Amino acid sequence: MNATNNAAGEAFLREVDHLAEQITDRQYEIQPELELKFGESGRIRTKQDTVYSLRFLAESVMMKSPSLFTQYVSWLKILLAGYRVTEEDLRINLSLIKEFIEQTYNETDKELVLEYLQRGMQEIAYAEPIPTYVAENQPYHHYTAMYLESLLSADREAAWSVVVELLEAGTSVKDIYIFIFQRSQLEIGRLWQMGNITVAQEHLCTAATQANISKLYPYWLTNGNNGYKMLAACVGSELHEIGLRMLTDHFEMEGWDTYYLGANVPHEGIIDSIQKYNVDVLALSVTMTFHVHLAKRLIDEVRSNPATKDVSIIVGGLPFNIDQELWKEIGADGYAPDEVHAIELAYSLQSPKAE
Ligand code: B12
Repeated sequence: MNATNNAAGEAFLREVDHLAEQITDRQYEIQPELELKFGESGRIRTKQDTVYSLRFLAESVMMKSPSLFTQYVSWLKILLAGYRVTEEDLRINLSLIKEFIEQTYNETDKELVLEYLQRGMQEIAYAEPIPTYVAENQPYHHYTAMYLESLLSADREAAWSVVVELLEAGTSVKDIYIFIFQRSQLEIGRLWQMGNITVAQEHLCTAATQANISKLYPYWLTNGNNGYKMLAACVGSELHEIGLRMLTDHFEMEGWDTYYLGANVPHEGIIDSIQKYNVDVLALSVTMTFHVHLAKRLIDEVRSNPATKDVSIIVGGLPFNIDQELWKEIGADGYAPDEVHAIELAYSLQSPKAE
């Protein structure tokens, strides 16, 4: 799973499904009580979780970033607790992964894989529930809470009226994005992770917020006028695109000309668009850690193409927030945790445009 030669990692990823099946069968042999506790669907879920664990572990090793896996274990422990899966069940699952890797994995980085896994297992004891994103010390806290409450009760009108009230009070669209939409999205994720809301509620809230973002366009949309162009896209089967969309809108509000391609874009489409729109900056977003190697592959392709090699590449999203050095490992020009820093970074990578 070496980062300079990802072939071993990618070969491992092709085996993940089969390996997860064997690990799940073994876990149910050791813990037959799981069948009674969770029924037939429990086995399917255990296998699915094991697939995720193996993919996060592989990515963590390929990127030489142990925190990607330890943070994942911490996240998983909290998620599983909502489904009545205990710390001990998780520990057994990870020990079985360890056993299978010891027996079947023979690449040169075997020791590193086992070391990262061990660090992840140690993390189980420390993982703590995540505090709320709608805390009282947050700006606009009261409005964020009202907005979120409206969406969780499926009252889209009430949620929109919170936005209208803020606009009428002179709040900037940027602040509405950051403190109302983003905070409530993060909180929805937290509530889903802890098992407090359903997937359907998350989908409803997300769809309503996407609609509200669109409804705000007439309040701010301008023609790009600073001479710079930016292209934004997600890689692989990445479906998380709202964060990137909000970031792109901020660039547009700053006077950049933006080209937003959204989720799940094929590499050729990104490379063609860099040339077609002649952009200065490519902004790549990754949320699911196991897509990071695809971002790296795309960056390699962009750099090796004479027509696109000079574009500045910035990256962001959850794995880059977890490991703030990760952007270097994949060959990007920089990373930023949010839109404000992203715009600063993008400017810093450009030479001034002639008047
Ligand atoms: C909405 C949502 C979805 C939607 C996405 C819809 C859409 N159209 O985007 C759907 C339902 C598709 C989805 C699916 C899944 N999701 Co989801 N999702 C979320 C949720 C609740 C909100 C995302 C969001 O709007 N975030 C708010 C934005 C503002 O934050 P952001 O994306 O990080 O972006 C900011 C910065 O990171 C940065 N940034 C982002 N991109 C870039 C790019 C550049 C260049 C720069 C400089 C900066 C930058 O700027 C942004 C603005 O500040 C998050 C919770 C969370 N914490 O994010 C979970 C979350 C990301 N999802 C999660 C999971 C597990 C999944 C699924 C695996 C669930 C499943 N079992 O199917 C799938 C995976 C799908 C896939 N293959 O991609 C987990 C990930 C956990 C982990 N450890 O990796 C999270 C964290 C939920 C949780 N708390 O458990 N999800």
